[in-house]
Amino acid sequence: MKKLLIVLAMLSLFAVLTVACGSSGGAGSSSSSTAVHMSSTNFAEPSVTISKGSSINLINDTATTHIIGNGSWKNGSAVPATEPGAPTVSNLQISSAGEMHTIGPFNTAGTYHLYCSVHENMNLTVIVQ
Ligand SMILES: [Cu+2]
Repeated sequence: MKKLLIVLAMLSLFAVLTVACGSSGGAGSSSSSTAVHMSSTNFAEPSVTISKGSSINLINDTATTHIIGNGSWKNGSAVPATEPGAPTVSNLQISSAGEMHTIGPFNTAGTYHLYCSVHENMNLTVIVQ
């Protein structure tokens, strides 16, 4: 009986740790998220289309530091922007290979822009419909 209790205690501790180390973005199980990969200098795709209420999951494919925010590169300059309806992303640093961050949910239909302030022309358009 005592052994069983110890096993149960360990199992529940494991469950707590698993939840704590899980999604850093806090996306609930009910909302979906779309993966957007990042190479060493750019997003793997220039734009992504998602449905209202869902999120994007930024995944760093290399050990390069990216610093993500709302806005875009225009004519060689990084231009931060505030976009009503978009989740606020401010200096989100993603440095390790395999590191992942959830941005969202995007609850308002529209076209939004994210950029990386480190890499020129590293722009992502998020179309929410
Ligand atoms: Cu970058």
